Amino acid sequence: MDAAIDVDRDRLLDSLRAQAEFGATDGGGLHRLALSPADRAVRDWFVDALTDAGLSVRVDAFGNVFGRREGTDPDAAPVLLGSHLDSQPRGGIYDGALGVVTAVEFVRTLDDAGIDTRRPVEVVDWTNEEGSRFQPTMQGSGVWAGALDLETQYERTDDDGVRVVDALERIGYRGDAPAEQREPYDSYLELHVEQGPALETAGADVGVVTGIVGLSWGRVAFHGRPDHTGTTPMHLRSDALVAAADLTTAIRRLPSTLGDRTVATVGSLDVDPDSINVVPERAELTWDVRDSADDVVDQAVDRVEAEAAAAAAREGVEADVERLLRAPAVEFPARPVDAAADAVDALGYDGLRLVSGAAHDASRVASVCDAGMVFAVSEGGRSHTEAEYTAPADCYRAANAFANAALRLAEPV
Ligand code: HGY
Ligand code: MN
Ligand code: MN
Repeated sequence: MDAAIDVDRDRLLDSLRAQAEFGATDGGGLHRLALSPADRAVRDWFVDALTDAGLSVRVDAFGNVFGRREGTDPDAAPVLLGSHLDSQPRGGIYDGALGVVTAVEFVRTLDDAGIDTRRPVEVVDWTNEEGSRFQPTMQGSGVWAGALDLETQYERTDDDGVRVVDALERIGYRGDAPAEQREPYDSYLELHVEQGPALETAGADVGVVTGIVGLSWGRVAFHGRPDHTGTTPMHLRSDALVAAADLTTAIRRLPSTLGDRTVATVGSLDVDPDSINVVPERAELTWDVRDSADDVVDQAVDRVEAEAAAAAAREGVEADVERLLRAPAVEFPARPVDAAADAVDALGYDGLRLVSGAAHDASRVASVCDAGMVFAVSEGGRSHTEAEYTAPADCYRAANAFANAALRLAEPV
């Protein structure tokens, strides 16, 4: 490929700062839950950015927002670039957003350089990647890729009982375009912060992602008996929270008995009636289990369910188990991985190949076309916290690697 292209570092960082205004927290992070008013505001800002960049915009029935730059060959399958703009509760400003603003910056850089590509280029913001307000994670890309059923996902509700479809309507992003792959895509590339310590530990500039771990999400609700905490003898109790606590520590111990990359977490716990002097009637927890090997993930889920049954039996309560999501481990094909690696080399950066421990929309899109990812350094490996930080130089280097990899895939003419 001819000389490397060079993204406009200041314009990229300005865009990153601009998007961070929508849902900004006092702690320097983002509280921009999927389909919230803050998500609407940043979507409107994104649509304006796409329009200003001369892209044609469409919104699909699940709120995925696409911008399209035509290529010279109308019959060529497009290259799709992007990530997500929704955040975790009090999350960081880079998770997802860096990938979206970099995809727009790539298009702007092509225009500045007067570069046409044979393939059309599309830029996307996927709805609800985080899966925090509405489960599951990667919901918009999952519907678009055909892994999740649209109507079923419309009915998913948040803690206040608001349905996805109503939230989409309320923010005006239940679009007209079908929420499905409407044509064959050549490839997909996503820039994302690593959200882990590998790049920083290795002293690498940029990550060339070779795949994504498999994951399972689920929910266990324990049902006990509400009683007076002062008058109910201990041997007569059926305490739902004790069973949940048992299961939580069992899940924490699980990875030490499975793979060396296995991780297992109980991230949320809801207790009812949640009163200091009532023996808990209901205690509901979630599990998040991941490993690079799918058979280990499946083993872990079986163990979680067995431990839930044992904890319920010990405490004399009932357990309802719900499997929310099973996303298989993904290995990216050579073409996008090599495009990223060649770009890193051509720019003289120090690249590290690694598997992603975080889930990404790329794992859903990988089921319909060649997908790949480029990682930016996460300082201290921190993410899903306001403390998430990627230095400007690391944003710029990763964006440059991404842009040159994307150009390889889109084929300059
Ligand atoms: O859970 C994840 O790995 C992603 O950040 N939503
Ligand atoms: Mn993300
Ligand atoms: Mn995230």
